[in-house]
Amino acid sequence: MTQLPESFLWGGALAAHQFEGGWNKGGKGPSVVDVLTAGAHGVPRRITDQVEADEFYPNHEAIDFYSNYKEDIALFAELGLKVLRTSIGWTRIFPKGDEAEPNEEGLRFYDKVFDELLKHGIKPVITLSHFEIPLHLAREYGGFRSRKVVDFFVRFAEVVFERYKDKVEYWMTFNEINNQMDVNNPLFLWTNAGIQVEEGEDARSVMYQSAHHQLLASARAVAAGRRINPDFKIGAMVSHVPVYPYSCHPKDIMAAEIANRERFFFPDVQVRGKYPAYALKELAQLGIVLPVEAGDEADLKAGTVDYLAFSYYMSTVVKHDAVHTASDSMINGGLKNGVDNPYLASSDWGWTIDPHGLRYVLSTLYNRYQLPLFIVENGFGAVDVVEADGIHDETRIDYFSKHIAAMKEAVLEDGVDLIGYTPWGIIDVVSFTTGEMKKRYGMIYVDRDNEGQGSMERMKKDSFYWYQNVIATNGQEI
Ligand code: BGP
Repeated sequence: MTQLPESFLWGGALAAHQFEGGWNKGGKGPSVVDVLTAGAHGVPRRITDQVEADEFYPNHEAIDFYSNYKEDIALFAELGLKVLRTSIGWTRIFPKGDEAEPNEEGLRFYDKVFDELLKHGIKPVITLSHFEIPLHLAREYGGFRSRKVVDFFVRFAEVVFERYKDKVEYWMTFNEINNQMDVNNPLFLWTNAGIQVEEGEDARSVMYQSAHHQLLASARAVAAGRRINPDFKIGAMVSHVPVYPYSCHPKDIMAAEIANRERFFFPDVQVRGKYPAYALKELAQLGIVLPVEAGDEADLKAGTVDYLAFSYYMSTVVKHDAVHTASDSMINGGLKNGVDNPYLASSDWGWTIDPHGLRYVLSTLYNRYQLPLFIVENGFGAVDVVEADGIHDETRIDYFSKHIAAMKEAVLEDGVDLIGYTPWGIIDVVSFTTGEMKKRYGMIYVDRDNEGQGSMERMKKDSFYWYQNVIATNGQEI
């Protein structure tokens, strides 16, 4: 093979809560992500008590795809997308999460969106929950601390699998389910699992116990999807931030191995259907008992995924004897015992730019799991400048070009089975980690700022025309 296969799925990626807007329209209820404030530059968002008033957090309406979906989809079609990865807002379908019957108006919204996409020859690729757990389930049940939430999630999955069984083929259960391994970051525990750690509780223990329920929910949803349509392809979705050893010191090598397997814990279970040995050892050493009930192990086994989807933005470095600081977090591109990589530049938000790392990641994941892979997020968050003659985002084009080159090497030289590539935020959206609009990823600009001001007009950036040609040439011209 000297070229990517004709079936390669070029696309774009989005998430309901970051672009739809209409957070309280059509009967939608609030989700855990609707009660986040804006952060400051490089500072994570905070969890609030309720959906904040507009003057405090002005971007709940995001880019109002809810009203503009036809125009936006026409732009995606002009770009040439073969697939659009997005999520179904769980609280559009079950506003509180524990209702007996779904909200028909919410279901109709996605019928319209999927029909419009399909009309343009764009297939929807759907994440069931992209940080969109109903707020009610978090507040009243403690999110995935509760076993009842497993049933609510599976019910939600069954309803949408049944409704869209002829419109959607590729599904994912939870977005970046493994972010919560970063237990010191309350944002991730909240958005991944709807949990908040109380004073006196051990965060790691809370995370692992709730993770058992969430993994069970994912596995049971996969099994339900297979019953509803055996042709479905249902994947796990993880954030993969590879961790490099700082040096060839054997302790740095082992520190990197340990840091990497933290990222692999969730997919290890979702792909293999059982807990990995290193996790069982850790749980035993920490005295953590998982809430496993009869039948759970068989369910984990029966619900292994068909493919592994992942996001790739950056890499990090670990040094076994570096000093841990309280601000170390994946969100800042760092980690416990992390150090800077002298070979890599970073974005304005401190995320390293590492195209070669993508080849390494593809190779690592494929050799670990032997499953088809799907790059469902990759991109460059930057401030864009609107000039009289357009938006010249060369840095973004350079970022994508080099990442696609690395991706092609993985497929064509390393033999990785790759389904497709959907760069993040194909149109500018609200940043997940900071709530800003000015951290832009899109190839389509949206006139909207951090304060919620702007005409909402859409404008094509230079990267739009560049990516259009990439897709048209099936990745030969990058
Ligand atoms: C991933 C999330 C996305 C997205 C992306 C970029 O972790 O799955 O939702 O937002 O990161 O992050 P940010 O928007 O914070 O720059």
